[in-house]
Amino acid sequence: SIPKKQTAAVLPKLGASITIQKDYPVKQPEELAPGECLVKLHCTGVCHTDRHATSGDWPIEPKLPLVSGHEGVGEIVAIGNNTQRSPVKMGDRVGVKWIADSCLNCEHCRKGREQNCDEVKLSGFNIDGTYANYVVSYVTHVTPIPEGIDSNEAASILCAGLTVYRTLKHSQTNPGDWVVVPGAGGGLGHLAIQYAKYMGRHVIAIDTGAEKEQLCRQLGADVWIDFKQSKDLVADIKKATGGHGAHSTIVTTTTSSAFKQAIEYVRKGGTVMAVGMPGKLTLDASIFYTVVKNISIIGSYVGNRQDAIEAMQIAAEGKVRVKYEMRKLDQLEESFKAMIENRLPGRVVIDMRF
Ligand code: 8ID
Ligand code: ZN
Repeated sequence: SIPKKQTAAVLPKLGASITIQKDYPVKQPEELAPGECLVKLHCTGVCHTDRHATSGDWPIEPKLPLVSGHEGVGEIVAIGNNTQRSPVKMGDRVGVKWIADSCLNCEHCRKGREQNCDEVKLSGFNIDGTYANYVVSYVTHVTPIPEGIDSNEAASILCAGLTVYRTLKHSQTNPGDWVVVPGAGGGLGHLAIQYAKYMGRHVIAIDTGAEKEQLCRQLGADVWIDFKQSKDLVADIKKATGGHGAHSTIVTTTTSSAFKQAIEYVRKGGTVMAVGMPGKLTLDASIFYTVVKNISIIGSYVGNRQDAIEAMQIAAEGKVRVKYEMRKLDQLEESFKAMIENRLPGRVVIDMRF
């Protein structure tokens, strides 16, 4: 039976601290609309996006009060009456990603850019997300979780993994090419190293500190650069790539300096893939060199349902491993703090089985 109340991490208003509420309502099975499903969560990953969204850093505002969170894994315990052609059924283990729902019929959805749909529902932003025991999601968009990967590990594939996987697919690189990963020791970055290696790319990992260095090297980075210690990062990258620069860079940092350097160290014809989402910073690029080097600057925002399935399958085969630390829901704020202070290698995953 489904309880009427649950524990949830609730943001009452923008910039306020998050409070753990034990009496947050659970939408009951008979209240679900067609197409909606209720997911009982096992766990959920902590993405830097949740920190941007709840701190008021972004130019767009979330619903309030808000339960944030968008890397949830759990099982379907109810499906709305009169749901047609559901690809999932009761009891299925599924993932809840940032894109919770989209119309599937507009030009963007038809072109496979569900994230650009005007009717998009975002888990933990314009609808409640996964820092709770239960979440309402959508049968067409939840990601089936294959056997062979446990829920704790699958969680971070749903945003961090999916995003960097999709970004690499759009990076216009080939096996053997050099890909730079600024932010390589973080949630997205440590997965970007592995998906890139899986795709046969050479990887230059950039981040800071001994712990992240060890992690990046262990995950297969060919070259490591500590951005706080390097005297000339652009020169270091050029040297590592035979003087030509990198073919692409997957910028997952929340700082603008990493974007500016990217324009300088990609080789002619290279791509700068913008992934990090600081809300107020601007991308300061040399127009002249962008033009004469034929550089493409490409924004890359999460991914569609197929990207999610592919990224998850690669992880389920053990080709990509999530480095995570399990924590409790009341450690959420502390985890955000560690993140903005750059002292969190890999991911934190919150245990929701209580
Ligand atoms: O769809 C998208 N584009 C998408 C999806 C998910 C997340 C974008 N994001 C965004 C988040 O909102 C956030 O802005 O990507 C960014 C990174 O998310 P994350 O991986 O969850 O954050 P993190 O674990 O804190 O990793 C950031 C890393 O960057 C390093 C930090 O040390 C940290 O390890 N870093 C920073 I900040 N500045 C750096 C620099 N100049 C740097 N590394 C290298 N050079
Ligand atoms: Zn995310």
